[in-house]
Amino acid sequence: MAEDLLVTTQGAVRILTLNRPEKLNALNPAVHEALAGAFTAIEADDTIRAVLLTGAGRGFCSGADLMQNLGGPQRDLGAAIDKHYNPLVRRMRALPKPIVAAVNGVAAGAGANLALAADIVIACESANFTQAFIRIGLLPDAGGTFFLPHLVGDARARGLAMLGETITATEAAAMGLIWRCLPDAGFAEAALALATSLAAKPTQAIAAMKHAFNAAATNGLDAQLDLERDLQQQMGRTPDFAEGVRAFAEKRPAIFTGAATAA
Ligand code: T3D
Repeated sequence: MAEDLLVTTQGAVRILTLNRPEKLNALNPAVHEALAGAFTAIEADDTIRAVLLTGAGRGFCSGADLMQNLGGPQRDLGAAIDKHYNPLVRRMRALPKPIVAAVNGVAAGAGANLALAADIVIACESANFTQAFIRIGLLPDAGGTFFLPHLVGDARARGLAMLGETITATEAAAMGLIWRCLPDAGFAEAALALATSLAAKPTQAIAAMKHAFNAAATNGLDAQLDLERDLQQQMGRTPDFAEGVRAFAEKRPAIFTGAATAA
């Protein structure tokens, strides 16, 4: 159902709100289809320069809808991951625009890792994170075994995954799992302000950063230095670089358009 994902726009920010609050926004095929459609639209729309992903109600996302596994024939989890989770994480990482995950409540299982697939993750003080997979006999998916050790190191990654303990947003921020933990009061407004500020930045530079950070996961230093050179060469030709330097010289705030080439 389209209502399982609310899609709204504020300026240049596309806001995606997971909207199954009674199930803490558990992910089912309908939500995945809606997310896929939303990202297709975002990819095609140059006026959208940042994405804000959040949840309705008291949860951010409780991961896969476990009720799909009750009764009926045994589901092929690999097929579900191939069809929905992996394409979603891949396109979030590849999207040449910043994605903010605003974790407004519990983020469990694939719901936690969906947040970690974003570029900047903030959470309100009352939110928490759990790699709940172990409690039902699974391993972290949706990129969890990749994101966790990169973000918090191998020791903590294994602890989080194998013990499945719930950690508070404050702990998540302290261990580097997320960017920041913010007060509950005004959280939605703060999240929108953050996404809006990202939408006003040089979008091509953010796209290049995403490309470079993605490549750094497999590149050695030499390859990464070459990639930085090539990307910086491209950035040097963007109108936003020219504007940034002009604004610096004129001692005024820069006004970035995010365009790849001059109009
Ligand atoms: O299957 C595939 O497609 C493969 C992919 C797998 C990826 C995964 O994500 S596996 C991991 C799935 N998620 C979990 O195991 C987490 C399950 N949920 C929980 O452990 C707890 O609900 C929470 C820790 C998230 C929150 O606990 P609490 O006490 O705050 O809330 P609650 O009472 O447990 O949940 C509220 C309602 O949401 C409740 O429904 P009810 O009883 O009021 O009708 C509960 O059943 C429902 N709910 C919560 N999580 C899920 C869910 N319903 C379906 N699926 C869920 N994941």
